[in-house]
Amino acid sequence: MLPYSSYILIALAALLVTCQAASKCPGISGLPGRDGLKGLPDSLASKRHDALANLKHRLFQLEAVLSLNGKIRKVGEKILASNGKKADFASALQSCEEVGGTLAAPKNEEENKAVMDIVKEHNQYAYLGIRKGETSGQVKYINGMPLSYSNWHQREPNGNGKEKCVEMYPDGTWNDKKCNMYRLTICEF
Ligand SMILES: [Ca+2]
Repeated sequence: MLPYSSYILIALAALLVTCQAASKCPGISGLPGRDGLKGLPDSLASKRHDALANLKHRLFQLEAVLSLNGKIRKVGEKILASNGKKADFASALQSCEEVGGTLAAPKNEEENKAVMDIVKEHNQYAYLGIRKGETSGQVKYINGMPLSYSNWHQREPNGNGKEKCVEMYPDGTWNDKKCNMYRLTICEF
């Protein structure tokens, strides 16, 4: 499981998104619900704006602390984190989804390097959020979208129909692999 501090960060992020999307911030001092915003005096609208700004600032600080401790890695808009545990593909994916993320799937060189840094740190191969279609054999992201980036190791993928999942080596290259091995869990958020 992720460290406790990660849950705080995720919860705050979810709250912030909800606040912005629905214009309601239940549980935050001084903030009205959506219906209460109609005809709000400027002072209250300003209060709401200040509360959101404070929340963003606090999130920024929390991210900095978690990065400082090596608990998370930020790359572009993504946050990467590992629970340090090895699991088969399905269990690793489930661990990530249970906390609102998914298995890390690098979509460019910068993201690939960030995942590789975690692989190297733990000295464990890791499953990526990439797998082959059951019938087509086409390599896709978990959400079914086709790959937009790849970093296959020399002579990979070589599994034909037998290796449906993809792991990352410590040098950042990829290998198609059976899905029932025990590999490091790395999630992205
Ligand atoms: Ca292979």
